[in-house]
Amino acid sequence: MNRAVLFAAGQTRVMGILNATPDSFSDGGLWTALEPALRHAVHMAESGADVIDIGGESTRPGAGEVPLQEELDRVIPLVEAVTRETGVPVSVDTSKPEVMEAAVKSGAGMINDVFALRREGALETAARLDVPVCIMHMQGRPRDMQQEPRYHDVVSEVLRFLLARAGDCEEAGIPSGNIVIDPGFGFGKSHQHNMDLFHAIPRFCATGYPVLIGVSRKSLLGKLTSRPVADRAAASIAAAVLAAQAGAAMIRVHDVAETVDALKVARELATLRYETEPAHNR
Ligand code: 7PM
Repeated sequence: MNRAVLFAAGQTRVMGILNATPDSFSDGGLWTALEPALRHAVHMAESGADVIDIGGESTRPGAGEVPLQEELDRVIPLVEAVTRETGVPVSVDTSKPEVMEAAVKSGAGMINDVFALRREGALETAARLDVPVCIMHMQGRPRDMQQEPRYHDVVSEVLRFLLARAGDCEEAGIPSGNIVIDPGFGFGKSHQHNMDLFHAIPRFCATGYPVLIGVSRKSLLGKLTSRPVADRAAASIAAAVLAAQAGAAMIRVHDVAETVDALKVARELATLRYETEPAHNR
């Protein structure tokens, strides 16, 4: 996959979430077996997903790490099958260089790393694999990140981290056009931190790097609606539309069909559309 495929035409892209984890917080292991996971991927593809993000390492707050072989066993057959059966570009949600390598060999066209390629060997591996990478901000580690998130100025600190990390990526040989940045909603952030970051999406877009936003079904929306995870689809879709209007290049979602429709309608009906083009499209 290249930048033209991913970010052409200035349209906000939709990344569908496919969990290959037995303990993921909203699907509860529904899609752990290959067959149902593949059916779900085909459904997302038919619903208009631009990318399908496959992850086998739960990043749930408090979660432990998954052993390498287990992650490979969960993810690689699915990457292969989804690539073959849907033709939709696959992104692999992993922090392990071995999984990145095996996934790209099996057809994945993008790397989505919540650790922003800080694992030993990840940066070099991603550069060598020559696919787009999403680098995400996280304070702390999944095990304890939600215990007491602290910032002086969350927006500046997250921006500074992502720009520094993007610089490291470029230095390692990843072309700037292959770098996507993500503020990491819910990853070591209080409700107010998440709110401040969402309101600051245009500042992330102003960096010129494409911005990926992942708020689907997250606690930010639970707090705003007082609804449990299973009942946050409408809230997620509203947030997706706003993130797109703020300039996000890609939205990571559970509810692909609904989000694709909502973005289409918002794009056609928005009064002020494209008076200011998203930075990633200039
Ligand atoms: C429990 C809590 C399970 C949170 C799963 C999650 C992002 C991501 C995730 C994101 C990027 C979820 C998250 N979130 N990758 N992976 N950005 N780039 O809601 O916001 O899926 S895992």
